[in-house]
Amino acid sequence: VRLSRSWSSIRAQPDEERAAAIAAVTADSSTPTIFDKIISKELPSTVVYEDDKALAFRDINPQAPVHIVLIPKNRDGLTQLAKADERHKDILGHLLYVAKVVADQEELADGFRVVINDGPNGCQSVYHLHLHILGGRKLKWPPG
Ligand code: TR5
Repeated sequence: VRLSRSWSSIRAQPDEERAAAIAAVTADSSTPTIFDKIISKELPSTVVYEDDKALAFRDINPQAPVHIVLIPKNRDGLTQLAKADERHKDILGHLLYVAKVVADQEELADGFRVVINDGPNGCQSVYHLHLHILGGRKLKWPPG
């Protein structure tokens, strides 16, 4: 495993950033993530949308009144958006369309935000590609 950041710089960060930095150090496409257990239903989650390719569930630590995590069921190398290649174009398009379907379902007619955190600088903490769908309040811009 290549350590891209020193442990002393990781220790100095706030909790969420520290978790993201630690996750990045151990991330690779063969390591299962917590989302595998959510897909297999080994871990309970509040599913709001499911089809053969995608699963959406409520975030355990919501950052807005509506905060949903949307994932591909088959990670297929998509630990993060930065790893996408040509073969992922269909699933990426599908996920973006499902984000819109979920926003409709959640009655986010006044607007919402779709976020993909990528890598340590994006504060990604789970290395299975996922979209955050956030809404139900006026969101600030720019994000921190
Ligand atoms: O930080 P990134 O962008 O990687 O987003 C990962 C998201 O997964 C965070 O918003 C977490 O709050 C969310 N998360 C983590 C767990 C979890 C979850 N959402 C629903 N259920 C969860 N379980 C059961 N366990 C988690 N570790």
